[in-house]
Amino acid sequence: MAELPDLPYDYDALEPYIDEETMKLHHGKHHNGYTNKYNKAVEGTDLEGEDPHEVLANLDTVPSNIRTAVRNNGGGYVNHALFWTVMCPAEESGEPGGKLRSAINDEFGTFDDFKDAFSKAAGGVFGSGWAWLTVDDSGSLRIETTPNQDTPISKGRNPIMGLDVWEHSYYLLRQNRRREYIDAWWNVVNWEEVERRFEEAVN
Ligand code: MN3
Repeated sequence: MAELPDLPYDYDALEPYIDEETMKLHHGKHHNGYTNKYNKAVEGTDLEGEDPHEVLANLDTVPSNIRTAVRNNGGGYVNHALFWTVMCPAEESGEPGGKLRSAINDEFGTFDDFKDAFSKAAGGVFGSGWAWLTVDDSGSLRIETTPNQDTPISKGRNPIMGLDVWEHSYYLLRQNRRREYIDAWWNVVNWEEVERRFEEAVN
């Protein structure tokens, strides 16, 4: 079963970059909806007692009659659960440090080069989906995108940062200006949490 997590900050904590009204709808309606629909899909099956992350990591073994519902709603559940934790109020954001900073420089050149590449990937998602910073089997960083609510977990990746580029993430405040939302989002990335996830992934 999945349980809707509380936000680790107030709904207005990401203002002015992400507005309170969007956060209320995104968490209380969208994430809550994925959570409830996922639970309904797995109710009464062997998957009911499993951690949704484990279920999504083994999507191929999910019974075919509920696989699409698990993929879409379970993906929506785990993706948003990560998304809230990799954001924080702008005054706590800053820049990545430590091993993550070194890994970013090794893989992408500079922090600015990395931001450009990630923003470009996020801006290029056709329709609804996500951009991710993931760690692969060999411990290397990758920028990836997924359509809809597909999660990199189902591809054997370990997502350490994700950006939701569904229109529901930004339309109220910014209408169709996705790039403006992406540029604003960098101000509220919780680098401490992304670093923590990175170190957990490579250890
Ligand atoms: Mn969303």
